[in-house]
Amino acid sequence: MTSDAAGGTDPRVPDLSTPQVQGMFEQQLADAFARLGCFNLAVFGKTGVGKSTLVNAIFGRDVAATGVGSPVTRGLVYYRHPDGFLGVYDSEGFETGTAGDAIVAGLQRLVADHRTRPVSEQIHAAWYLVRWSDRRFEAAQEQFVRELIDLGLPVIVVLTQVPSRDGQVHPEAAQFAEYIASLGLPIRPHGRVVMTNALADPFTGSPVFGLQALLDDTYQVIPEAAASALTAAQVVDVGRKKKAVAAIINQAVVVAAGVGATPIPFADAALLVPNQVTMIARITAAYGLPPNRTKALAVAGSLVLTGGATMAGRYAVTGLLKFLPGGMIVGGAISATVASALTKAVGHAWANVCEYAMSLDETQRAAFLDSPQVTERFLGYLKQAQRVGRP
Ligand SMILES: Nc1nc2c(ncn2[C@@H]2O[C@H](COP(=O)(O)OP(=O)(O)OP(=O)(O)O)[C@@H](O)[C@H]2O)c(=O)[nH]1
Ligand SMILES: [Mg+2]
Repeated sequence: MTSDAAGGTDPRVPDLSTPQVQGMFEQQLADAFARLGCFNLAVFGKTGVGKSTLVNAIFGRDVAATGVGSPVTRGLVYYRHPDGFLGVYDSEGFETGTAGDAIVAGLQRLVADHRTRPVSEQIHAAWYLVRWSDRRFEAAQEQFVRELIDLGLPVIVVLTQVPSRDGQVHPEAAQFAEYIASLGLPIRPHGRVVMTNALADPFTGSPVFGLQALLDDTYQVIPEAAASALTAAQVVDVGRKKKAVAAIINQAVVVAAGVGATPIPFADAALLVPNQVTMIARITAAYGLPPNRTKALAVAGSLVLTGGATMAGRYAVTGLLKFLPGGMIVGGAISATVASALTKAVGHAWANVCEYAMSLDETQRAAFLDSPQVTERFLGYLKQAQRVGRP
C-alpha cells in the first residue's frame, strides 16, 4: 500500500514492496526471454573444417559442450543451448557420400515436419563450411549444397581458416572462393562465398576476420521473427544489441510520458515502476544475458527501484527526482517530461550494467550477476546520469 504526500491512499498505485517488485521482475524476465524465441542454425562441413570453432567465435559459447544434444538423424545432432535462444544442428564428423545422403533424407523429413511448427522451431539458416587449404570442392559437396538449397534452406557457403596479412587474404583462398561462386549455386544472400578465420594464429600472425560479414549475411537470410534471438545470442556485434536496447528504452519512455501526462503526486512516483520493470527485463533479454541468473538480477533491480538499496527514501525513484534539473518539477508533481527523463536514466543505467556483464568472461560474469555488485553498479550509473542531467 502506498500513500500520497497528504497521507491519503491512491488506488492507482500498486503495492511496491521489495518482494512484490522482485516477483514482478521474475515474471517479466521470463516473459522477455520467452518472447525472444530461438535462433536455429544448421552447420555442415567435413570433419575438422572448423564448425565448432566458428560457432563458438560467433556465439561466444560452446553450444555442443554446454547444450543438451539430441540426435535428429544419422550424423546430425541438435544442441539447444541452456540459455534457450540458440539452437545448433551440428553435423559432427560428417563426410560426403552415403553419410551425406542419410543427412539429406533425415533433413527432408525434419524440414517437412517443421512447416507446421512455430517459426522458433524451424531451421533459420545453414552454413556450409569448406576449409580453404583443402583447395578442392568435390562434386559430392556441390551436390550436397544443392540438396540443402532444394529443401528450402538458405545456405551460406563459408571458407574457413583463411590466412590473411595486412587486411589481404591469401590470394589462393580468394581464387578458391571465386571458383566455388562460379559454379552458379544459388547460395545466399548474394552468390558469394564468405571468407573467415575464427581463431588467430600466432605462428603465422593471421588475425581473426570475416565474422561480422558472416553474421551480416546471416541476418539477411533469416526470417524477421528470428532476428531478436540472433541478436541476443551472438557476441560479435554489440552495436546490434545496443540498437535493439535503444528501441526498448524509447518505447518505455513513451509509455512513461503517458503515465505522467496526468501529473503524479511526488510520493507516487511508484506508478512508474511497473513500466521500468518491463523495460529492464526486455533490455536484459536483448543483451542475451544468461536467463538462469535472472533471479539475482530481479533482486538487484527491485532493490534499486524500490529504494531498498539506498537510504534515499521510500522509493528510489522519489529520491532520484531530487537530482533532476531544476524547474522540471512543478507543484510537487511529476510531469510527463520528468517521467520520461527518469525512465530513460533507469534504462541507460541498466544497459550499462548489462554491457559491463557482457565484457566479462563466462565465469566472471556468473560471479558478477550473482553479487551485490549489480546493485552497486546500477546505482552508480544512475548517479552518473543525474550528474550529466544537471544544468
Ligand atoms: N587457425 C585456425 N584454426 C582453426 C579454425 N577453425 C578451426 N581451427 C582448428 O581446426 C581444428 C578443428 O576445428 P573444429 O572446430 O573442432 O572442427 P569441426 O568442424 O567442428 O570438426 P568435427 O566436430 O570433428 O566435425 C581445431 O584444432 C581448431 O583449433 C580457424 O578459423 N583458424
Ligand atoms: Mg565439431
